[in-house]
Amino acid sequence: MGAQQGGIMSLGIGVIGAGVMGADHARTAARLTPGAHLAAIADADLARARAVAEEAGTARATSDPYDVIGDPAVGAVLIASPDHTHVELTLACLEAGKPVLCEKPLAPTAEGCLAVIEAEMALGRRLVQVGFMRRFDPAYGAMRQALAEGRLGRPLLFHAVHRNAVPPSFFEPGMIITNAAVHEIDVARWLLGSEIRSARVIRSGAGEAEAYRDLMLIVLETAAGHLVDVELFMRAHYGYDIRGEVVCERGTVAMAPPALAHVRHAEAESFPFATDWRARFADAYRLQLQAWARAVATGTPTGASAWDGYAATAVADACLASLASGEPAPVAMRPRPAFYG
Ligand code: ISE
Repeated sequence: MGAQQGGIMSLGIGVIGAGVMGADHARTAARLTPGAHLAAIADADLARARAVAEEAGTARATSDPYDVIGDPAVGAVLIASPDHTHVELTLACLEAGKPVLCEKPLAPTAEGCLAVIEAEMALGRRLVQVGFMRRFDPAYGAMRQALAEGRLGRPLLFHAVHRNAVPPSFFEPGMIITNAAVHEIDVARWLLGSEIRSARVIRSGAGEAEAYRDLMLIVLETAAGHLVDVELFMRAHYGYDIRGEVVCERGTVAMAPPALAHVRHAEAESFPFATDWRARFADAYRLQLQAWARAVATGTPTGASAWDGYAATAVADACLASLASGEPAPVAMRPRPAFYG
């Protein structure tokens, strides 16, 4: 499960998926996670897995994800394979009794998430964390802290903007919601502290065909009455741009632009945008992995649970229903079990 490093036990992390995210996570596990090392990596493309393993120097490469899960040198598993494989692999980790950090979404459907929840509850131990890394982003953290201090009064409304320069190459229809909007859904629940009970999706009818297919507005309502509006635009061209502001009874809290320097030159002020989410959320991904490794070592769960994964996907299901019908859709969710606190 671990290896001695300088006399101290080090957690062996096994990564499933050596694509864009898997390779990044593997590097973070190898270089930036105290008390842990990369023990194994799997990818259907063995050459891709080998390249990451060689770079880390401590890992074994395989094309079989179950080989990583069953490896005695692997104490905890990080799943970064395509979304539709998440449930099966997470269930295998639970069967092996290994802690797992599964990239979001936990599953593309609420039904898939429920299978994980049932297996985790039957096991009787919290082993699943879902990779909603924005919970570890310093900017969102500062917003949540400002809300917790109470001087702004109660939150009323969350405005969010989620723009990608271009849709990711792996996007299939519906992923704008199940893969992208789930972030705002999770952040809304986390900032506002209330479950979402209804969703309405409105599509833009203007612009070039490609642009409007990738642009929509989501309006959510929480059980406590908060409103949430999310602009999703997957073809913004100029860069990756994430924004958020919570309007409260006595003030607002908004995310500051992430660039550390603004340049004024030639009668203009400018600052750079990241190309995609990896650069914008690099700190969040690193802090998430470090916190997960600590949580595994101490046995104290952190971050988003399987329940949070289920709740986000249940709302995504309602968004998809609204997108299809053009009408608001209720969120169908089971009551929260005491197991998830
Ligand atoms: C991508 O899959 C992510 O996970 C990013 O965090 C998100 O912002 C992006 O829109 C998704 O496509």
